[in-house]
Amino acid sequence: MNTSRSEALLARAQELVPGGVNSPVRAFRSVGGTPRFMARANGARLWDADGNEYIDFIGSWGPMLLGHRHPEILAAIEDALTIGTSFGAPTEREIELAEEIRDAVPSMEMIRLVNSGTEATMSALRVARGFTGRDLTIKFEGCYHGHVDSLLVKAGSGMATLGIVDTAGVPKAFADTTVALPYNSVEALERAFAAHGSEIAAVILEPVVGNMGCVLPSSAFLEALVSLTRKHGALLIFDEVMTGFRVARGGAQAMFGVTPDLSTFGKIIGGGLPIGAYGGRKEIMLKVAPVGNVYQAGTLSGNPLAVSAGLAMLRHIRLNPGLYEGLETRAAALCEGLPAGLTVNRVGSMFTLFFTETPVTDYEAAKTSDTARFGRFFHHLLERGVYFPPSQFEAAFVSTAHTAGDIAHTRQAIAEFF
Ligand code: KE4
Repeated sequence: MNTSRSEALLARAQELVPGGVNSPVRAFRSVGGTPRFMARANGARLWDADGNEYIDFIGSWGPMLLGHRHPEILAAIEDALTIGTSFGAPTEREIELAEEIRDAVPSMEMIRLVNSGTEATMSALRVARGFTGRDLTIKFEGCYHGHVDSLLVKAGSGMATLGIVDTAGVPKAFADTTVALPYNSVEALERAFAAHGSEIAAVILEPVVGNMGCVLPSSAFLEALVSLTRKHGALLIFDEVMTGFRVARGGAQAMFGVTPDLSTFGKIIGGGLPIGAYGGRKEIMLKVAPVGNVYQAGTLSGNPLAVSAGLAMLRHIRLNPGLYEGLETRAAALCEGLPAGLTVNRVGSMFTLFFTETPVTDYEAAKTSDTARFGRFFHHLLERGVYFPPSQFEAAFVSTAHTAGDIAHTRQAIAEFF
């Protein structure tokens, strides 16, 4: 496969941009080889700078539920351009997007739009601390909630990919406000609350993890999260940046029947443009400025372009609820009956093929995966025009644009590796 243009672009980019990329996980550091500089996308396809074509199972790390350049989303963006790109003032369509989110996720009684998932989780935590008057946060090893200082403790995604346990640059005082526990460990959660219950502002988790690879919560874990936060007056925060509108229209909270106090969103709700949102119980959200005394702001929050793309996405989902059955069918066709030696975790259209035979229910189990073999598998697929996430510790995604033929081609490529 000719990658000379990507190689030249990487060399040029590295002069100016750390690692030549604007987000670490794109750098192929854990799988080796040359990251592909993409030139264009459409539907389930990507084309790189050398003209190589790929079936895309990253989907921009989640936003592309409908595939790239969906006509309804393009039309919405083109329409938005006719009125302007950013006013720095409120607009009706921001209300409409908030209404669409609340209609799908009733726990979101009040909502604030921001520009990324990181902003959403950072802000939700600040509100939780402001509402409770407490400082401590519980998170779970392998979960990633964006590059928020206090949450980059034993985090997943790019940190897991690069083997960075704790990032430099975060003051110990910040890191000390976070307790990182094993995911799915009821016992560890009970011990943490027994020791610190009255100091804990919030427990934040990915209700279905994508950032250590795909990992599901046990029902006992979910029950303990609800009962212990309620008992000790801490807030339960579902980080649904990845799962929101992915695993179900109402997110993981709808799937599990759990009502968190606050939730965060991103990715899909922007239809591929930069966005985030946080929200939840009205009494909590009324703490947010200008009404309350928890400050949070953003120049481009609620900007017409991202909001218009997000509105088109969420309206499409609302008007086509059957799309989730289609995603389930496609993703099941891809993930069922794969060769022995893999642990396949999947929820709807998000999944991970772990190169381990250990059941993967937490980060320690995920780390038993043979990442070197995953790297060879990744490149085997890439050579056959199939683009999986360049990390064992990420989730892959099926979109409504993936065809049965795409799935068949991908299964054939997988089979040829084993
Ligand atoms: P952003 O700030 O990247 O928009 O969102 C941060 C975030 C928060 N919460 C969850 C559950 C997330 O998955 C993310 C971001 N996800 C990663 C992919 N695993 C983004 C990819 C990247 O960092 O380049």
